[in-house]
Amino acid sequence: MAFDFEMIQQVYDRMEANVSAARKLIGRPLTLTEKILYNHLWENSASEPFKRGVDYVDFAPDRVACQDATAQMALLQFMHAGKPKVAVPTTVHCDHLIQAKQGASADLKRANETSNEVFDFLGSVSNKYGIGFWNPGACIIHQVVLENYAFPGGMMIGTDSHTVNAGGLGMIAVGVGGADAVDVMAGMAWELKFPKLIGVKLTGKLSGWTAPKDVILKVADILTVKGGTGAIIEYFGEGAISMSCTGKGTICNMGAEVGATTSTFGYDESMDRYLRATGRADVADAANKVKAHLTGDPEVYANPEAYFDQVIEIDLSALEPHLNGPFTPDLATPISKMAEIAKKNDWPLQVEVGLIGSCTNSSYEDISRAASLAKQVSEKNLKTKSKFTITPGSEQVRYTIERDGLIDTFDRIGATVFANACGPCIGMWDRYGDKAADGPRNTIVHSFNRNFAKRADGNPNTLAFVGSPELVTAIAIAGRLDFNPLTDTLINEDGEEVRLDEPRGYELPPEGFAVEDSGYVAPAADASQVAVKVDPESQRLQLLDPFVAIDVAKMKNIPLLIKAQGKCTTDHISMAGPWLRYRGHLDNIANNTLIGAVNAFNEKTNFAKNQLNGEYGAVPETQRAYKKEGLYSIVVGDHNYGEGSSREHAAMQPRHLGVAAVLVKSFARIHETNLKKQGMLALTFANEADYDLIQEDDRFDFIDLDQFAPGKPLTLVLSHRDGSSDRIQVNHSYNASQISWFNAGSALNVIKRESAA
Ligand code: MIC
Ligand code: SF4
Repeated sequence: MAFDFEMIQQVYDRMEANVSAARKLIGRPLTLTEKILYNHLWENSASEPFKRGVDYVDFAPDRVACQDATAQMALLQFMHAGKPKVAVPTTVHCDHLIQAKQGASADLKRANETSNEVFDFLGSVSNKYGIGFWNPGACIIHQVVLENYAFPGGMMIGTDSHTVNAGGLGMIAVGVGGADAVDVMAGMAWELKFPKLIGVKLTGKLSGWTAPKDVILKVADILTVKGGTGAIIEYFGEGAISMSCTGKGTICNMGAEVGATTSTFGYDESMDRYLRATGRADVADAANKVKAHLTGDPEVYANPEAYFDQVIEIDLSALEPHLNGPFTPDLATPISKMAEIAKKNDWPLQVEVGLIGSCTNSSYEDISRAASLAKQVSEKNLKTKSKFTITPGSEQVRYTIERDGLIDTFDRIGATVFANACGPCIGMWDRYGDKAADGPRNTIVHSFNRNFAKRADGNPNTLAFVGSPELVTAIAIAGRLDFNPLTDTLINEDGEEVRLDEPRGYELPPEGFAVEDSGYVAPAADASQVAVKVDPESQRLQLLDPFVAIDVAKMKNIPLLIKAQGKCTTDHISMAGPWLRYRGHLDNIANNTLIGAVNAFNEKTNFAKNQLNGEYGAVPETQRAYKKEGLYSIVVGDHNYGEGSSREHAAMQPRHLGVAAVLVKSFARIHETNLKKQGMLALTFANEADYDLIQEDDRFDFIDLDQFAPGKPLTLVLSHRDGSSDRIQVNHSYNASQISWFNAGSALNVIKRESAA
């Protein structure tokens, strides 16, 4: 039986009435996305259709998922909300804090020693507040959510940007900052701007070397890293139906890389099969009864242009395998063009390591297809040229592939199996010891989702390319980036020319899934005796002090902290890797604030001018100097500022250090919300070219912040060092309740006030 089946049944029970009411209200057939959204309204019914991309709407998600690195801050905040128990089913998964080095068991042992304080804290808070807990090494959050909790037509939020993975099972699953999760755990509504809708019509059928991963690599090519911002992507068409449920998960997972709010697919037989294979026949039976409401109306898919804001069509039969990268997930190269393009860009052709697995690509199908290639190594007397690693997404997958001999197959090509955790996907890969910062220029290929600089191994000179697990395996065998398995041959140990046969695998394990110890711990039925411990001397955990509201009167003459140039992702604002250890200690982690951002005035990182003494220093230290003088400051940025992760540390750290405002050309959605939640000003240039007016020694006056109101731009005066000044207009997207967060110091301060009342 599935977890929380009653809750799922309730969602289905109200579907018929809510979908019909929405169809009537909007006056036309509905997309799947609209059906799910209108079935999860906080107020239960709407009096007018919501305007896409305009109206803020309150939703009631069915569940919440948190991973260890973000759960610490989320739960530290939840502890302030004054609630005895979480209001909706919630889970915590320990996956980000396990460093990959020697292999699963040694790595896990080390993680349990170095991070036991954090795991104990998360275990005890989960126990106390009725939260399901998944032990370190049990899983990567999104894989276990797909295997156990996701259900067609459901809505969930999670404190990780790849929560969207659950769209593979027909959910609306959205990545959020911890403060959003706290709202829902505390029994309040979750607010989202009603999204725009992008329809992706998949025609044809995948075959041979092409995999679901190539669909999203192609979508990333078309939409770029910001093309999905503010939108939900809905996939449909014969190509969608013919694909496995886990393949759909991969596509939705990497929707985060185009900035989409989430992605989803209509319910079909692949989902029915997956639910049954993962022990949830009850959910499949219940879903089948409301099947028509779990996919878009036929009129919509027949004439998508009339219902979606944008429509993309991809013919799967003509799609080629791709590799995307380096340094950005939207730089797509079809494999047949790689030789030419790599040469032109001088990318190192020798591939050092191929890495498969992660939350994005570790289904049984992925692993069995990759294993079918690994098997050919001995059959064809080849030698694998690159190193090779596997990070399974869950103990259930790991146990099953071991039982079925697939791990042995990989062992024979010298593979290392890492723990069921994030590991190399998030810089938790001890590849160079303490020498990562100036590691050699080299190429790796992986089946993960992100490939920003330093993301995998901390080495800025590693060029990482993203591809399907099968392509990664073939390339690792060949050891060359420009190897095209569709056309090229390899020379084996006998000097013969051989070709790799197309990958083959199983959608689901023919003998079913199995697991001995899934790693799940249910919360105590009676938590009254459970105590949550935080050592005041701890370097890893720190109880939070509520933020004090920004004093509008002091928003005059405030200095520029840094003007960031180009890409400034959450990895640049609050780096992961070695810093993950401080995710529960705000003051310690604040020492990495913006250290990866490129200073527009000198093109260096972590080198900013302190306006008080004219000296250059590290960004966090410069900011601490301003704070000491009681001065707020401002950060200026480029396009899609805060792209990437959901980590709210990227907002809480600057806030803790006294940055009051972030002014950019455009924001990534989650980061903008995170700034608002923490009581800061998230502003955009009304005129993008004004970015160029900002000078290194500028001081900023907020002229009309005392009249902060929805829809009303603000005015800033920039005073330059030479005595001249500029007056500019800046926009914001705060509604009235978000302005109340600013006035209260944070959204949490508002919840606290309301729970006390
Ligand atoms: C990521 O993939 O970047 C992460 C690490 O999973 C993050 C969460 C985090 O920063 O803890 C995410 O995607 O939200
Ligand atoms: Fe972990 Fe990587 Fe997945 Fe993020 S994307 S949850 S770091 S495996």
